[in-house]
Amino acid sequence: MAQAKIKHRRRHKGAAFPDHAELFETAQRYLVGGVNSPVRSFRSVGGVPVFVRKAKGVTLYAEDGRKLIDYCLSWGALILGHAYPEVIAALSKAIKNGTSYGMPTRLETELAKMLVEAVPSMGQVRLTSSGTEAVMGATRIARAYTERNKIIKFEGGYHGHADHLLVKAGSGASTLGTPDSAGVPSDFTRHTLSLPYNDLRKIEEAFQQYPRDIAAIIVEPVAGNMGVVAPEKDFLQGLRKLCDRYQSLLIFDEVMTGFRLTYGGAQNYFKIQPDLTCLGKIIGGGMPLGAFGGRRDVMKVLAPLGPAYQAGTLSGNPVAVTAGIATLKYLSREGSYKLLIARTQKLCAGIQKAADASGIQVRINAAGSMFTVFFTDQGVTDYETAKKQDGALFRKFFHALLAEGVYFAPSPFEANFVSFAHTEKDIARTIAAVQRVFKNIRDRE
Ligand code: KE4
Repeated sequence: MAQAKIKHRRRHKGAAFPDHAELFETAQRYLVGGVNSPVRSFRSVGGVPVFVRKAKGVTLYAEDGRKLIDYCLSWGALILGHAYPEVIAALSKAIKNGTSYGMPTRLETELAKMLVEAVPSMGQVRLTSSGTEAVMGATRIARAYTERNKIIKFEGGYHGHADHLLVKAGSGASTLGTPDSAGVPSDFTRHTLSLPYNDLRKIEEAFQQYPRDIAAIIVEPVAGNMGVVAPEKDFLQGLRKLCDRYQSLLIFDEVMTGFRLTYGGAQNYFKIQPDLTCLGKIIGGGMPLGAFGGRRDVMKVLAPLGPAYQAGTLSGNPVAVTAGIATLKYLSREGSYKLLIARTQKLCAGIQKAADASGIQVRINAAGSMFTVFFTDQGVTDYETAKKQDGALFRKFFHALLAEGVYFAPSPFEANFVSFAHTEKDIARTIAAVQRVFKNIRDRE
């Protein structure tokens, strides 16, 4: 280790480039696990997390002097790339007016109007400070509106860290969920069913078992938290029909897919109308912002109009809302995101070709500008098949790519993202790096 440090220091002679291991050691003294969100800790890939000093466009400037092409983009939030000039300019202006008032502002109305116009199923919205809060609000009002308790989610689906959604599947398909985290009493998850994604039959069985108890289904219209898994044909339509038949609500968790596949929700892309939608990430333009919204008759159970309480000191924060408005203004000009999707397809085709040329088995799932490289020789259509991927090979791939200056999401069960800032040159450089990585992996086998 000492040698590496000396070499490292020599390479960056005199530059103030600290060593990440030291930064991580210090961080772990004060922050649990050295991070403020577990997935950043590199637990799934091993090694020391990258500490970033600043970022611009697609480039991350790491504290140790490295420059990296970023495909994690703050877990999908930065669809315009880092420090997009229009967003920074709007923020620099807004911050001079103060940072929070805890009072209504025209800005919040402006963003809410943009969301309602972009996502037709959202008749009204409530802004929050995170995706988790948006999901908490949506599931609470679904229970209040239907006066039912049960919620169906999907194995491998992640909807933030609210107690009742931290659930692993019960032993049988339709037994109720058991907590997937310490500190969550089993009482809090006993109304949550966790069922296989893309399996309409299992959902139908659950409705037959609980015909009048299911308040809602919450689903990622394209799953992104088991890696990217697209809905099979008629899956979303099937969920819509079942909810209509049993008077339950359909909630699309679009925290990741919202404004990712196209302007508005994935619902605009799939032409399926949910009753409630949760948003986050992109709509905040990199600032803490979430939102939930939907049918006006459902939303009116929400305080202060109705009996379902929800609140937040910084909800609809004017600075965060400013970043969101600037981001959505850019995206509304882009409309169908044709170029972004073409770049993503080119990248995925290049990665697949490189893997095939090296005889390495990968399956790439992509939807719009989000994608995951699964190290497996079979299709990935749900959490069970996602778990069959070769995690050790993913770890090798991740670190070798990092050494080539390319930063993918540090987990095999996450999505990677292409931004409007990724140029043809970035894509070509990334494909070339992947070719070298796959070749080295094969040569070392
Ligand atoms: P936040 O509370 O992290 O803003 O949003 C929770 C959430 C809700 N729904 C979906 C579909 C999500 O993907 C998320 C958050 N995604 C993770 C990564 N896949 C955020 C990264 C993290 O936890 O640090």
